[in-house]
Amino acid sequence: MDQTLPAATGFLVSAHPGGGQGLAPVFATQGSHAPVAQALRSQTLDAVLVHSGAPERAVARSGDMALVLAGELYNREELVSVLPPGAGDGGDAHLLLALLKVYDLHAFRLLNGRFAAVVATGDRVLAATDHAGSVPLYILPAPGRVLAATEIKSLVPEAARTPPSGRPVPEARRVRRVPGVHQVPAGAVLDLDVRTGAAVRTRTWTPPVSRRVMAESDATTAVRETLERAVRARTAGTAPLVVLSGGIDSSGVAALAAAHTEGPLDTLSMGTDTSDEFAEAGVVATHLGSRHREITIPTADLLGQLPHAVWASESVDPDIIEYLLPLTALYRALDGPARRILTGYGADIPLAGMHREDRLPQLDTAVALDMATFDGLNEMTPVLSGIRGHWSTHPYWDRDVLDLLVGLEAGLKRRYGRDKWVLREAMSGLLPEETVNRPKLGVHEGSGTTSSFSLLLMDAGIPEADIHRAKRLVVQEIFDRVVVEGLPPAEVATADAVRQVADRLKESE
Ligand code: IOT
Ligand code: MG
Ligand code: MG
Repeated sequence: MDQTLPAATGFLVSAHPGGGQGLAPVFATQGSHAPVAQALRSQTLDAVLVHSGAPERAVARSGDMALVLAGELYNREELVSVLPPGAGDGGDAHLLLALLKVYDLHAFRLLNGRFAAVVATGDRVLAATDHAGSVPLYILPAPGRVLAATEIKSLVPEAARTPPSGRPVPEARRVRRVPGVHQVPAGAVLDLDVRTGAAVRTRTWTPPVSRRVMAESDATTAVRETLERAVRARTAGTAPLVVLSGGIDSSGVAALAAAHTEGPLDTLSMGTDTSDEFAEAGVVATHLGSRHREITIPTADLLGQLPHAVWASESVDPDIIEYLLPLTALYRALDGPARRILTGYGADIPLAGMHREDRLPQLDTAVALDMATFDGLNEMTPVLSGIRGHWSTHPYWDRDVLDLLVGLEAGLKRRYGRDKWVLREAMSGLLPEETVNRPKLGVHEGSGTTSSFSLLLMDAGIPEADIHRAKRLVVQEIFDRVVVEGLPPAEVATADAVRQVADRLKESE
C-alpha cells in the first residue's frame, strides 16, 4: 500500500438525527472527494473526505459507532499492543475505532499522531484533535445538527444559514467573522450532544510545566533516540522529501531521515532574489548525499502569495504568516507527484530558539509562554503543503519529542553559550561541525520575508512605528476575503489589501 499520503487529508462532516443531507465542501487541500453516509441508530453521519485513493481506510464503522479520520498515527505499535490481534489491520481509522470501544473518548489520550477525527455514537458526536491540534478542526454545533470540518471555509456557507450564531462552545476559540464556528482546542475532545448542540470539553494532552534535571549524556541520548523514532514513524517506509534550510533543526531531521531511507534522500531549499540559505543547505545536502534542489522565488511573487498563505493556513497571526509565506511559496512551486514531506518546523518553540536569550529564567518564561499560546495559530497545518497535494509532518512536534524537549531544564537548552545546546549536541555525530554550530536564522529572515513585507508597507506610506499593526490588519483583510467571503486566493491581491489598510490608517490619524 502506498503510504505517501494518509488515507484522508481533510473532511467535512455533518451529524444529525434523521436522514442524509447533501454537503457542499470547500477545501484548499487538493485531492479527490469521496462521500460517506453512515446511518446509525439515532443519527446519520454524512461526510465528504479529501483523499488520495483509499478513502475507505479513513472511515470505520462498527455497531452504533462510526468515525472519520484525517491524518495519521505514529504510535501504532504501542496502540495495537493493548488490543486483540488484527485490530489495526484496516488502517488508523479502524485502530481508533477499536480503541474507542475499549476506552471511549479516553482513547484520544493514548494517541501520538497528526490528525483530526469525528466520531458519532448514540446521541454523541466527538470532535478530536491531536495533542498539538496540528490538523486544525472546526465545528458549527446547532440543535439537531453538528457540522465539523478541517477547514473553516467549508463551514462558512452553513454558518450564514444557522440561526443566530449557533450555540456557544465553552472553552473553544471563536473564528473571526464566522458566527457559530469554533476551533476545537489542541489536545482536546469535544463531546457534543447532537440533539442540543451542547459541548463538553475533555483535555487529552497539556504541555508539561515541570522540568527534568538530566545528565548531559542522558539528555542528548534521549533527544537523539526519541527524535529518531519520530522521524522513522513519519517516513512510513517511503522516500520522503525534507524541506531543508541548513539550520540544525531541519538538518537533524534530514540526517535521521537519510538513515531510514533506501537510496538517496530528497531535499529542497527555497530562497528569494534578496536572500537565501542555499550555501548552508548545500553543505548538508553534500554531506548526506541527498538529491538536492533549490527554488528561487522573486520577492514580488512571494508577497503576491500572501492570500494563498492565509487561505491555506486560515491563520490571522501576522508573525506566523511571515513564517508560513515562504513555505507556502515553496510548496506551491513543488509540482509533480504527491510527496511525503518532513520539516524541522517547531523545534524552536520547546527549545526557545527564537528568543536568543542567554538568561535561563527568561528562556524558560519564553518556553512556557509559547507552549501556552501556540493553539489556534495553525502554524503546523497540513493544508499549507496540501494545496499542492503534498503531505507534511513535523517530527519535533511528535508527542514524545515535544514532551521530552519542553520538559528539559533550561540549562540543557542553553549551555556553554550555545542555544539549542541539547539538540546540537545530540546531532553532532551526524552533521558537519559548521552545521551543528550554525547560529539560528528564522525562515522569515533567511528568505527576507519580514523585511520585504515591511518595505511593501512603508512604500504604501505607512510609518515605521505602525508596521506591525499594519501587518496584522493586512492579514485580517486578506482572511476576510479568502476565508470569510470565500474568494479564490488568485482573485485577491496583496497590493489591494495593503492599499486599504494604508488608507484606513491615514483616516484614523
Ligand atoms: P525556521 O526554524 O527557520 O524554519 C522552520 C522549518 O522550515 C525548518 O526547520 C525547515 O524545515 C523549513 N525551512 C526553513 N527555511 C527554509 C528554506 N529556506 N528552505 C526550505 N525549507 C526551509 C519560525 C522559524 O524560525 O523557522 N518557526 C519557529 C517558531 C515559530 C514560533 N511559533 C510560536 N511561538 N508558536 C519554529 O520553531 O519552527
Ligand atoms: Mg527552526
Ligand atoms: Mg531557520
